[in-house]
Amino acid sequence: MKALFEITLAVQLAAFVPLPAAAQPAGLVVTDAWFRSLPGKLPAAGYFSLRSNSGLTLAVTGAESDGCGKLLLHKSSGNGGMSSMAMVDKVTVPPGGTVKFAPGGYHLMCVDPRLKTGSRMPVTLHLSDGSSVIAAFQVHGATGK
Ligand SMILES: [Cu+2]
Repeated sequence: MKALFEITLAVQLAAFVPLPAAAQPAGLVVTDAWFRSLPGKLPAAGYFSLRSNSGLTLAVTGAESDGCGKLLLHKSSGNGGMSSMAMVDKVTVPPGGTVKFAPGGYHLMCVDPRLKTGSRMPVTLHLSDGSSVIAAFQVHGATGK
């Protein structure tokens, strides 16, 4: 009886031990990833689509890139001439769903950009399950081309 209890406990504990990030398949797939690079030292916005390959709800909890200094999760809101943006802690993607980071909504804010138009810049997205996804973002100019 005691042994059975110990086995049960071990199984329960194992459920809480996170797997190494490398052992996990990517739960989210990034497509159409690009930065809008602006002149001078203006921050650049990063846009992409995020598709879930997972049966679980996953969220993007952070991002980093060598080309950006700080890379923040932002959301624009408002319409007409009054637009503002705010930090978000995470962006949730439902199982099998797609979330778009697009002008007027969610975006990555590349605070201190070192981006060259016409090149590609790798970005790492950190996910809520402890894994991460790396995607190459195409760097476009101010017009998005
Ligand atoms: Cu922003």
